[in-house]
Amino acid sequence: MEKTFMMVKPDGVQRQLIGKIVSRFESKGLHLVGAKLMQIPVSLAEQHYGEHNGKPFFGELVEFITSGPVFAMVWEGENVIEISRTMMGKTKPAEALPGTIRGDYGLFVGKNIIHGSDSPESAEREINLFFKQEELVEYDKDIHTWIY
Ligand code: DAT
Ligand code: MG
Repeated sequence: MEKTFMMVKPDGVQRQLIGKIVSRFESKGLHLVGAKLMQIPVSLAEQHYGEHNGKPFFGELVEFITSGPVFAMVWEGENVIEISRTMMGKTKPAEALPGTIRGDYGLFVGKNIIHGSDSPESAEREINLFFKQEELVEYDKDIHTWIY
């Protein structure tokens, strides 16, 4: 089953949105296999956002993501990468539709509540950056029979 990395960013944690966000993914039928509240060191932030190194907003991005705790998660499900990106909404606030997490809670591109991997390659890379293998829990739920 496909896995993805997501995190509630420091603005989402401060705005007490962790529960609402986790609830959306649970209600969708996605399966939580890892989660932790953590403060990201600058070195990890620079690695995580390596693809944006050199862009004008890179410094601000690293400063923001290290400005307070984040809630890091690994979710599992069929097609979870594409589904979670749809549920997050577009990066630009004006394009993030109502009903999506960013569409419902975000107003500014630099504070857009949530991160989610955008491809199988980035999901694998980001899961390994943030979680040790033993921090991921493989378990069954009877409800899966009613989801799949
Ligand atoms: P996403 O988070 O939707 O995958 P991204 O990978 O293009 O978007 O960018 C990573 C983060 O960087 C994004 O969530 C917010 C910030 N960002 C992107 N484009 C920006 C811009 N033009 N100005 C300021 N911040 C930006
Ligand atoms: Mg991205």
